[in-house]
Amino acid sequence: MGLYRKGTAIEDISLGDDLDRLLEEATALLNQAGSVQQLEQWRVKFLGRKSRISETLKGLSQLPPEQRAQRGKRANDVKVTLESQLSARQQALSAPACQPRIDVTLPGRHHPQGRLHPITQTVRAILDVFIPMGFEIAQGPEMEFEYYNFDALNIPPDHPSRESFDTFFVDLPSPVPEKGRLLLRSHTSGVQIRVMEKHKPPLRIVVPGRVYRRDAVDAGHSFMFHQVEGLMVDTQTSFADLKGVLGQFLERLFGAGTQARFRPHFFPFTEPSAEVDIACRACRGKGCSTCGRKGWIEIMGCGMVHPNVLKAVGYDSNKVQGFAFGMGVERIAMLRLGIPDIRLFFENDLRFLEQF
Ligand code: 2NM
Repeated sequence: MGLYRKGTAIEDISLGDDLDRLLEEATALLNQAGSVQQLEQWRVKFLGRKSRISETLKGLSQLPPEQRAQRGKRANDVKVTLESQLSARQQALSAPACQPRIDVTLPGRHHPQGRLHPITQTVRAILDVFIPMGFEIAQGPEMEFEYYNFDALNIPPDHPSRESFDTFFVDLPSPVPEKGRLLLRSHTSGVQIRVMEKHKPPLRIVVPGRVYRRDAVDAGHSFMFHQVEGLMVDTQTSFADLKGVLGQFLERLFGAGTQARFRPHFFPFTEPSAEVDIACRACRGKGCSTCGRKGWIEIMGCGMVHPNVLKAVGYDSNKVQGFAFGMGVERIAMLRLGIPDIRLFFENDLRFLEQF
């Protein structure tokens, strides 16, 4: 121990732990500081020019050299500690009060994956067969004129399907009276007419969409359902082409080796016309409840486009022929997916939808 000059308290050195106490006191007060102003007061008191730590550092030069280094290092350490504590506290206080703390150990939030509705999936599966054969997708309005839904399709004025008992007529004055009243289309065939009016053959289109019929709702009927219809027109198109295309389609959709039969039928817009059945897969043609004991399931309608239809769109029915077909999407989805009731498609019950 030597002589100490004025300005350096003897306790500063002899007790040795004055800086420990300073650190302790400063830390305690810092933790109590709850505002930016209080932090600033704290900074002036403990780190300002007249703070104890500053005075201590200033007084170092007056210490005997053998104490100066140790004392200086300790004082500096305390100062650095106080500064870093202050800056941590400043950051904590400047963060918005409502900012949530993130607990990275919590389990992540579950985001269930969405999927396409089974009807959309089925429409796409159907279109996916025709696209590689060169068919293009066409779509048109769900609210249609009587002309496109009936007249141009060779459906006579007194045909029962035109009755308001079977068709939803729209309660608005027709914007084009020559094209008849407005209605909700009962098939998508009006789109085929619209496309033929605008485009010359050769033509290959598939037309998916919603259609509306005034049917009583039960396990097999809905007042709105989906169709895919198709049309091919060219100079040499025959019933053999129709059979080839639909035979391919049924094998792709229901599996290789699926048996099909063309059964004569009548439609006003095709001649000749046929309905297409596939052998019931549940009983392989023996007869069961799925096929109503017949062994065959009706799957679609088709035929060669009627000359009156070709004439209505301005084609020369002596130069071009065409085939057309149509199917109900719900019916096909029910068969492929084993769904017993058409109403399930429209209830949007996730317990049903999540199965597909
Ligand atoms: C079917 C069955 C048979 C058909 C006919 C036409 C058109 F516009 F070319 F005349 N489009 N769709 C057609 C033919 C639809 O659905 C059961």
